[in-house]
Amino acid sequence: MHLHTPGTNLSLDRPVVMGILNVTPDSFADGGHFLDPGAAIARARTMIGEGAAIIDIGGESTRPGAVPVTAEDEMRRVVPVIEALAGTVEAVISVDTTKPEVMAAAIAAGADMINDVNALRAPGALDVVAAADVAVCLMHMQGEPRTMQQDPCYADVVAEVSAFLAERARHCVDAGISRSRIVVDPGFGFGKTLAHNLQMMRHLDRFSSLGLALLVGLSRKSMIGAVLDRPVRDRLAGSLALAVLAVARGARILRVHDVGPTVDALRMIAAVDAVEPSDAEG
Ligand code: YH5
Repeated sequence: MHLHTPGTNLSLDRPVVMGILNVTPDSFADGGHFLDPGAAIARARTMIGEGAAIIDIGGESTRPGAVPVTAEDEMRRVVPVIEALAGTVEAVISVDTTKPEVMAAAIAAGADMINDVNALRAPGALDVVAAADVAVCLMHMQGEPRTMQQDPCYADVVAEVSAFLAERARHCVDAGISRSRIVVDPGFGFGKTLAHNLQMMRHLDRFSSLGLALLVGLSRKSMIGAVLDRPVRDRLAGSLALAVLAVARGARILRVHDVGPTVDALRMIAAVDAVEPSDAEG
């Protein structure tokens, strides 16, 4: 399986890592409104050196309870970083946004992929992506970031999320986006209780069987905090356990903060997959 982007055809025969690059003021030590693109660019290069195949640049916080930002602010944050990286690095440049104006500006600046936690449901978003040659990640979210964790409710979370992703992918294909450009993601933590997240993890193979590239974002998330009772800084072991399990159940792209350790985990899996058969196996 390959992911088609303007820059490359990214092989997903082996799972790959997408490194998270936050360019929101709260992610910078000074907490100021003037972001130094230099620091973000350096962080991106470090993650690429550690083996990230994709860099996911986000200027809009989608955490539960986060305050909305304007399209102008978001563009001011992400465009300089995209311009600095596009064409100068091997990695695929992805932009985490739900706004069509930001998508258009990101594509013009050289982005290869749009990662939309709203699955292109904003008016105009589908058209912006269809008019370009970029890849797109369609993620499931119940409700909206501000309120989505108040009372998540499903009769069958795996069936409902899977049907949603199939329907959004169908819309994309109908708009002229080829299946080789489409990634799907069940959206861990986006309008889901701990039990919903664990059920999705247990039955992750149901999402891979949609036949589209499967991305998962599990890194440092609350489901790990809830099970292990660990603060965000102590969730690496939990994140790696879920990453390995996700790959075993068909995930092809892992969206993570800790690129180096995740790449090591994938290299270990690859070594086991590549060993020559034992005599008994024939
Ligand atoms: C995702 O899953 N997530 S932003 C809460 C945390 C840790 C991390 C401390 N964008 C996803 O990363 N895009 C985000 O607990 C995403 N899939 C895709 N495709 C939230 C995030 C996070 C939230």
